[in-house]
Amino acid sequence: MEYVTNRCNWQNSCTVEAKSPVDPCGGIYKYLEVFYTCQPGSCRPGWTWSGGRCFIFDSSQKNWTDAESSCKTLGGHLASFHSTAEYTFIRELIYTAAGSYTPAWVGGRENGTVWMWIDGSQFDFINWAKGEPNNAGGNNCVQINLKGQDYVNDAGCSHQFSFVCVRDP
Ligand SMILES: [Ca+2]
Ligand SMILES: [Ca+2]
Repeated sequence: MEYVTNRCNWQNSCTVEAKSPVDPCGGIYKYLEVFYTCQPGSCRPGWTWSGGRCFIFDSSQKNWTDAESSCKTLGGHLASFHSTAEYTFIRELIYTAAGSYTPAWVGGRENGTVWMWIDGSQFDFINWAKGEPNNAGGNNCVQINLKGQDYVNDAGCSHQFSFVCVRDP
């Protein structure tokens, strides 16, 4: 007997198919062989797929470090983005979840004078708003949606905002 639980590695879109039907008359027990076909593009419940990664918005207000800790608890990190399309996706994810372009942390942080993403990906794209990063008061973390605007900002990491996490499927 083969158990079929968790065959999709927690992905939430699975199709159950009967590989061989039960023979009702053969007099021989034939168990139903079931396998799961995992759909590409599936994430755990509550997470949204984009480009091979899964994203989630958390509306609770935390400083950047605590937000990253929350994301790690969920198996991920604060989100990175690498194109205008990905940045726009994250903004729309927030809008869908919150009903507004709520200010939010993402995973960018200044390490010395070098900006990095906490998920370890290359800091190969950033669309700072005009005049940013302005380092006002020692701003070292990347916030989006400043005052609900299409605005990428360096903000003081101790400020409390909602946040977006990313993880692998
Ligand atoms: Ca800075
Ligand atoms: Ca700033």
